[in-house]
Amino acid sequence: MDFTKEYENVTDRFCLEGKVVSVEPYGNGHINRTYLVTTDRKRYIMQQMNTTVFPDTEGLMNNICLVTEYLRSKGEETLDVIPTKDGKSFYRDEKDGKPYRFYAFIENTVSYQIVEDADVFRNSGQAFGNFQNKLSGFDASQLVESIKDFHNTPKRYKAFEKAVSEDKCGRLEGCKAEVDFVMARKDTFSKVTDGLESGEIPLRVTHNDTKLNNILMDAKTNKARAIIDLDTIMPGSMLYDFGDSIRFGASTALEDEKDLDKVHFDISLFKAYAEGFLSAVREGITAKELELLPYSAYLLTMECGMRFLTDYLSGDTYFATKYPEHNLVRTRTQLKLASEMEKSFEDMSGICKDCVK
Ligand code: ADP
Ligand code: GN1
Ligand code: MG
Repeated sequence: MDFTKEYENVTDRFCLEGKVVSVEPYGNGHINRTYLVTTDRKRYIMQQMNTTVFPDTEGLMNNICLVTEYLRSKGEETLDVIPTKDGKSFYRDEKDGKPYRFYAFIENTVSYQIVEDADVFRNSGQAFGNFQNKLSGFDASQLVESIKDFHNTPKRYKAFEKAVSEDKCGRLEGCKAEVDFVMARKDTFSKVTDGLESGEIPLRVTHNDTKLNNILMDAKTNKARAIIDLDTIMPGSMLYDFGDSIRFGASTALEDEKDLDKVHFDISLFKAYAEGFLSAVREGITAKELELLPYSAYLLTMECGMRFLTDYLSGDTYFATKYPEHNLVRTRTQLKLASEMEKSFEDMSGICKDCVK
């Protein structure tokens, strides 16, 4: 498909430097449709934004503009929203109503799909910790909640139960073992939501989608450059950001590895990330948060596993998939990781305590 021609009408609307030479699909995000746009002078990221997941495009882009302005004022490298020719942060296609946005391409960086080197993961932990520190001065009341109850795991469980009982696509028969695994753990999902409700866990401004490919590392030094994918910045718990990074990065395999013998929770990667993260947040972290860091790894892994399974049962309407079983394959890696984490709580706790000694 000639994307350059296909999207001419869209690329034309933005204040780009130079003449567009190519438009190609880019990256491994599961939510937006991402393209690399190359002109004869510069490179850009163009995204067709997902309106099923984020229905309030105006509110979302307003969040991103506010957060990136704030981060830039604090000296952080961040996403640079390229305006349309009429000064807007996104363009809604007149034909089909689909919204598009442009970011400057952050050059000389790498976005990893798997941890190849524990030091890189440690650096990313420190960067996500710093990010949280930087955002602590940001007035969260300015933000719209881009996805309601995003990390409310008990509500995610309810949605999962509903998908199981509806079995819309007749897929339940083929994933009974996975469904049973999740259901057997239904009483383990509420520690963070309960803690937030009682005030025992502080509400902070969090990223909420801290997987490794949402941070760009310098191609030469492997130090963190910019935290991207800011669509889910909202009030939340520090535990969400820690747990989600571990779920993705402390695995020995890709999120969609089919051979489960290759998928293991790697405690040495957990240690590397915890060292980086806690070196940044040790001053501000509360005793309760510290205590729940190991649990958060398990919780976010289970939550993601049940979200993939819910989507599989509902006909793959949320996450982008490349083949019919894709969400089930992803579910299986998450459940395998969670089952290994369950056996490692003590080791993880010891590591976290050592990090703040
Ligand atoms: P999704 O919400 O679908 O995950 P992302 O915003 O994370 O979309 O973008 C998908 C991928 O595109 C990222 O993982 C990263 O590799 C790449 N990417 C996004 N924005 C930029 C940017 N400004 N510069 C360089 N690469 C980017
Ligand atoms: C999605 O957008 P992306 O691909 O960075 C999802 C996360 C999941 C993740 C699983 C808005 O992240 O919550 O943890 O996939 N983002 C949204 O890989 O739902
Ligand atoms: Mg992403």
